Amino acid sequence: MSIESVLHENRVFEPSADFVKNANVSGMSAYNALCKEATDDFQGFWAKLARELLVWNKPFTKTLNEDNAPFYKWFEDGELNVSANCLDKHLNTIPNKVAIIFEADDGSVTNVTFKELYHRVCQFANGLKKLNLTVGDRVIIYLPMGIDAVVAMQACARLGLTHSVVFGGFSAKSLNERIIDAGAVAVITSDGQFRGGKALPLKPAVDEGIAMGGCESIKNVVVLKKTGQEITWNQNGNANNIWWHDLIAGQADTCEPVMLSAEHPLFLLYTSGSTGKPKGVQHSSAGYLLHAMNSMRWTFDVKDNDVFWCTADVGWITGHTYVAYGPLAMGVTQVVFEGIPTYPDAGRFWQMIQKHKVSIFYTAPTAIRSLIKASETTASTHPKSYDLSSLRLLGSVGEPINPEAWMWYYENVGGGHCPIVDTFWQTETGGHVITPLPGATSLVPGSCTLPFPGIDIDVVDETGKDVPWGTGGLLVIKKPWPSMIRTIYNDPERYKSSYYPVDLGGKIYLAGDGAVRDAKTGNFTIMGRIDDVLNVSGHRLGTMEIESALVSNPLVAEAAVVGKPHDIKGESVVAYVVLKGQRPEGEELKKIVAQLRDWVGKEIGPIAKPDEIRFGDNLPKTRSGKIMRRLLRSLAKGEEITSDISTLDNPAILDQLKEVVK
Ligand code: 6R9
Repeated sequence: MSIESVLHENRVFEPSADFVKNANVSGMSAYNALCKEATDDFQGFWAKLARELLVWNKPFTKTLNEDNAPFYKWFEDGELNVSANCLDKHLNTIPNKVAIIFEADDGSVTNVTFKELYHRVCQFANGLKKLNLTVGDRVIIYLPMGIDAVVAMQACARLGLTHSVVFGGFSAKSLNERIIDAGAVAVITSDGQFRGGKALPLKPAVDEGIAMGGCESIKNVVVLKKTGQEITWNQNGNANNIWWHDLIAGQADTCEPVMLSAEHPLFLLYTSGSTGKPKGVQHSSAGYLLHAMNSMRWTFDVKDNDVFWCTADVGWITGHTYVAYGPLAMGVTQVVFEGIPTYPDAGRFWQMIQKHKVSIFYTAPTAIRSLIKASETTASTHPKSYDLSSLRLLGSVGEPINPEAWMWYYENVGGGHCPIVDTFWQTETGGHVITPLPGATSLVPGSCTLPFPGIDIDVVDETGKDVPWGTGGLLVIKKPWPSMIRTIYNDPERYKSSYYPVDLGGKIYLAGDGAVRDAKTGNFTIMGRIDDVLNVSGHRLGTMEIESALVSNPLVAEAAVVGKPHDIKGESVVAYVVLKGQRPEGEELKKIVAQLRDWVGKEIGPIAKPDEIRFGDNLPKTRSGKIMRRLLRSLAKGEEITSDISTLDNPAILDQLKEVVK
């Protein structure tokens, strides 16, 4: 789907009268009133919400501190504990309500009530205390999706340990880099994980990652017994290895939460940027949780009897805000899923919605597109083969959703009556920043519509000046907001230059996406990243990251990576490689392609493996030596190069690079 056709979308879907009537934000007048409130008294707007939604141990008196902008502080003299806000708060009101319906890869289901979850978190937190951890210590969590991952995150929050979850699909090398950058003192992992009916190892990557060196800070590795696979023990430097079950044995099931400053770093989450090194996005406690809760309330319209299901893994920001924190803090029942959408077949999501009577379903466009394809070939996996009548609201996140996929989702999953909230946000924003509110906003397929109330988001040109509606430009946020990134861990300068660049005046947040507002409605359409970040199946990958992985292979002299539109994954990865030796041919070529793909898989993780690798004696460069990525992108798409290539140093190279390895 091209931007062109998104822009010419003229279908509009209004919320039903019934939905409007019962919505937490009811009608456009209510939406406009909230926006006006935020404009009239910006700090007052957020302060009121923070008092209403959060339980404070010590109330804050100062809402926003801008003294050291762009290092903003929110509610800084207040004290609270995030885990107490997610669990303890419910003990007197809804102790026996189901907090998590966990469905494992094999289909077995475990329910945990708020009270049970509280006890599990407390017991694990007491176990962690034995490891001599101090408030602010960084702890890596490298666990499969499941109740235990949520328990580990909540236990860290309870003790004031700053967690950094590393997605289970990342490699030993990625783990090693994150451990070093975060200076982590412990890793919480499992022997293995189940995915699509297979037991895959996890602990070996931790051993390998630590063995790569530089991880002397790690004192303990806690291992959850999950698959029962054989693992090696105490093979990772000086770190002490201990089973999770031994750590908690005999521990009390209550544990006083540690009261922390509102600004205490709740977590670091590493994400890709435009340079080779992933950045540790640091989030706060109070401001972060506030927006997690408020967006659950306004975007997802959660009510006491909802069953909420966000399909994201806790390894990503979506799994932080809308699995580990938001739903618990709001006291809503949620589904947590360990498996994959295509196992045992592509009807898994629909079958689970039917079984658990899910009312709010939140997933990624890439999943929807792959399930559309599957249901076309196998009728039994089509959503229409299931009873999805429990659904009342659908959500989308991670990448632009093309209007065709939107319509299919709307009609076939939502039965033509569930609003779709296309939520635009980022690891850095902590929660939704542009999104429909389902009982207010008119929906337009392919548009994430309007700003979340209080988020001052807009489109500007390269100098930071507003562009008129209808004109494309850079997406920016002009005022700070409570759930915003606080800094890049270990690299405050990079935080400033990446997000508050001087070109734009140094005072507005640069999101890194291009966007345009509809000339009439002001609805936003996201036009994709403006930097060298790819979005593959909703996962952020830096082209430079993949390039540095490739050139670290002894065979490779030079590499350039670009994205190519892909009808299911959104984008696919195309790598152009110059080998140190001869340009390979025939079987040799296939062998090297496989070798390099595996190499990238090991360096970063399987999600970063190039879909295509092409070889040249050189790369197309300007006379000043800059790689012409624009040309590489055109070549990847199979386009004829018609543009001016007079600045190109070595035009003959283009023919070599057209060759696709089958
Ligand atoms: C939450 C999350 C952020 C990047 C972001 C943008 C893209 C996310 C989107 C969307 C269009 C949406 N993105 N949601 N683009 N419409 N609804 O995905 O965070 O992994 O940090 O990715 O994803 O390009 O800048 P993260």
